[in-house]
Amino acid sequence: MIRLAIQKSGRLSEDSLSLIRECGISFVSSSYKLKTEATNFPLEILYLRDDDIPGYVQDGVADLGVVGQNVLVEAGLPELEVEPLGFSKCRLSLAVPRGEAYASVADLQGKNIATSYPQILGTYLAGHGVQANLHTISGSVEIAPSIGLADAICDIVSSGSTLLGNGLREVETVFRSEAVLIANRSLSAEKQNLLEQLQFRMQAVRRARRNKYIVLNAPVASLDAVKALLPGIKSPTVTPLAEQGWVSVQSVVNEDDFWHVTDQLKAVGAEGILVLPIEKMIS
Ligand code: PRT
Ligand code: ZN
Repeated sequence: MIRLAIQKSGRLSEDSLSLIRECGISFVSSSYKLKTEATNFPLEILYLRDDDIPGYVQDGVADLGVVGQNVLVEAGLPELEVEPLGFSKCRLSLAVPRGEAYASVADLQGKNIATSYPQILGTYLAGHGVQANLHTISGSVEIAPSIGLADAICDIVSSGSTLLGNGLREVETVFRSEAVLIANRSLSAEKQNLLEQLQFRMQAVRRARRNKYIVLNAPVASLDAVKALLPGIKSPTVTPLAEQGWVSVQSVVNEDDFWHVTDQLKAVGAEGILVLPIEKMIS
């Protein structure tokens, strides 16, 4: 049995649980439980505060964990990371009051900066040769300038609306973060094997999320152009239609390229384009 720690309740919880479920692992979860056992995979899930996850994985209380890179690096344990998971993307940024002049990070020399990330920020400032006074606070960092506690802040930003609502302007990106899978460095051979099985499933789920299955009809004359637009995994599947001079083409397309590619497919004469979600994608 391998133990995986995930955030009990917060921004990472829902996406962590759905990733495990999409890996085909079933379990009953309830908000008041501290742990739960999967019914079809030798996995136990522990529900913890995100800040505790790196330490518990390092100590072996949990074998694996899902946590933001921001928390992992702040805890000084970046070496535990095994796999980026593609959700909870955010950045750790420096921000100053909107009216304040700011040209470069050198302007922060000798200033008071409030943050919950003194390690990451300290490393960043040292790398830029800036010395500032860091005030470590655990929450509501964005109000520090307005109550006179700090000249600037360094906090997590995603949409930017919290900064905006507090009269602050984002001036530097200090660190980019997303949720990652972490693992204890000395897993037994059995647990290492279970970790590899989990990683294989997570990669298949992520690949499927990034791609769509596409089916379309095209005139034979456009086939080369269609093939060039839809290279697929190896090459597209091409089958003749009952109507002479037409073929059906099946392939996969990356979600990021999707609209651009469909516009071009229409331009070369493709019709009846169907796009379907992919459940798993094994390379
Ligand atoms: O209770 P526990 O300690 O487990 O949770 P927590 O309150 O410490 O963490 P939580 O649930 O808020 O965040 C968990 C992780 O989600 C963080 O460590 C980040 O990796 C990631 N994440 C992604 C974020 C955000 N987006 C985010 N927007 N974490 C925090 N925020 C906050 C930020 O602190 C600021 O207050 O949201 C506000 C900014 O958001 P915007 O959209 O207004 O810019
Ligand atoms: Zn936390």
